[in-house]
Amino acid sequence: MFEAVIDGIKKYDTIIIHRHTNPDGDALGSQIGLKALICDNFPGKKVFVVGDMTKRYEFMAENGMDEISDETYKCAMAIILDSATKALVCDKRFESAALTARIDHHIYCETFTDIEVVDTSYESCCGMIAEFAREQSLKLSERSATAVFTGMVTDSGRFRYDSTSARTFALASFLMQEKINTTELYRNLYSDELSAVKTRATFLQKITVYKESPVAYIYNTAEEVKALGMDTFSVSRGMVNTMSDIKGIDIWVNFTEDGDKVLCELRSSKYNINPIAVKYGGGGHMKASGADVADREQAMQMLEDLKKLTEVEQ
Ligand SMILES: [Mn+2]
Repeated sequence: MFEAVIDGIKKYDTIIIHRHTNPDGDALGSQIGLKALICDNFPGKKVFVVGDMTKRYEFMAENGMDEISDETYKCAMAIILDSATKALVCDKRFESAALTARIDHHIYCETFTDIEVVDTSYESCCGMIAEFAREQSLKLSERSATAVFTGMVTDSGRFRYDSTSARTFALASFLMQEKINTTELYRNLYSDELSAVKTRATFLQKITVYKESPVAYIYNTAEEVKALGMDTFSVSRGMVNTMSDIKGIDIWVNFTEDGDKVLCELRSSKYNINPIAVKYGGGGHMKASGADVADREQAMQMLEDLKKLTEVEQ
């Protein structure tokens, strides 16, 4: 699967690793993990990681990202990870590299590198990096295994999502041969500031449910958002999943007033809610979508549509 990639790595002395902007655990884990793998197995190679950083995952990158000159790309191989499109890649200079390769697990959108290894059956790009290490019999280390394992955990929702397979666990098991401090890792990933925990509690208090329908929602007025001192994105996207694990709730929506519109974040554990989001001018995935509506009245209409959806598909 990775023959062309390993040939490139062997051929070039300088390797520059990219991934998507606003990196999540999988983007950073695959990037940092691949760097460690190459450094551990091909000593003497110059390996760089580039791109922006997100606060939440800063703990993964001890030394941060590398600053490199345009010149560096001239005789280098650039490897792009976890990115479905060119527009998403963190540093566009990869295009000037002598050889480019891409390893990704998203639904295929476009070809934009010389060597493309895209497989949507992997729960994470880190899963593919683990596969790469296993296939090529590369030596693991604590740092490579920890980084790659982190991305497998985050992109699989702690091994909960449908994408989690026997192979996911086989590869996780392969990585766990190294000493991975999972206690520290899960603390880093999932512990929050007390203020954030308290904020979440205020949202939990606002959940509305129906007697006759497995639909729940939270409605945040502009005044409430202002009083919390949070940005609308953190309220809207950040708080929708406070409703994700309630018995009897199969669909949940977080409405957040933002200027002259209401942001709607729709989620489901069971139903395809995407057509409803599309109906209101939004989009996304089958079980996670978003849309903007004009006002509270339209938001309530959307809820009625979602309730109907649960009646039809029962
Ligand atoms: Mn990913």
